[in-house]
Amino acid sequence: MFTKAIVRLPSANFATGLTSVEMGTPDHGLALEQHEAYCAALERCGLTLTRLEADPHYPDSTFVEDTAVLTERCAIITRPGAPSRAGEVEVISEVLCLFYSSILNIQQPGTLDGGDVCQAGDHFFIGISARTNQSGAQQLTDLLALFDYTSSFVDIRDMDGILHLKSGLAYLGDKRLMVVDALANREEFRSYDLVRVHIGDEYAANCVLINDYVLVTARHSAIEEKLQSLGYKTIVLDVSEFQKMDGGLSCLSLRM
Ligand code: CIR
Repeated sequence: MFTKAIVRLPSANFATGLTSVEMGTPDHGLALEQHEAYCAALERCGLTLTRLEADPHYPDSTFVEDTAVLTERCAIITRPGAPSRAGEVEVISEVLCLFYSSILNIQQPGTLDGGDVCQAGDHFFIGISARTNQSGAQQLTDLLALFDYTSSFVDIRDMDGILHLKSGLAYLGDKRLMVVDALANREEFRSYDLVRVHIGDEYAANCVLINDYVLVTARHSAIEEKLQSLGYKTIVLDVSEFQKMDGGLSCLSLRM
């Protein structure tokens, strides 16, 4: 069960952050509304929120997921792969001290973004990406092993349109993964039940299982219906303004 989450408001200059998509400039007012709806959904899932103030020094800092890997047994502060995001971890480290007795860090030369880390029970899939390098992934593996977790790597460097591993992969519990077609034949996922996300719906692969609900993105009714047919209760959220900055549902919170 998750009981808490950390979120951070998008700053007024959030549109100056990093993006690789050409979907237009996000509207800050609408982003705030969407963020509030997202927070309300987390609360409906039973989470108590720590809401951090926006920080204009870090326009991407609303995407808190990339700054840490939180587990039931430990917290690991990442070393974000984009230099402009490196300083985001400071405030997150301070906040996590309130909740964890065991906090570890990814060290130089490793880089790791939380968006590349998908927990599936006691196993972690770690994406090797433009943001997460081999050293960061290996350090995370070694740290998680101290807490009896296993890991495996999924190289996504040759995949277009997938910034982080969780842009195309989500764990739905019960050894079931939601996965974009382009990742579906990977050996790493062979022992899992796969829910396939076809071309056109890829953005919806970034759904989030939180206790009794799955958060799913608006305008992907095929995915919502598929989840419901499998027995999941869904909460549909529109995060269009965050999508313009390469963000999705999972990256807007750190759940614990
Ligand atoms: C970035 O490029 O770092 C941000 N604009 C988006 C980060 C999204 N994070 C995630 O999906 N975990």
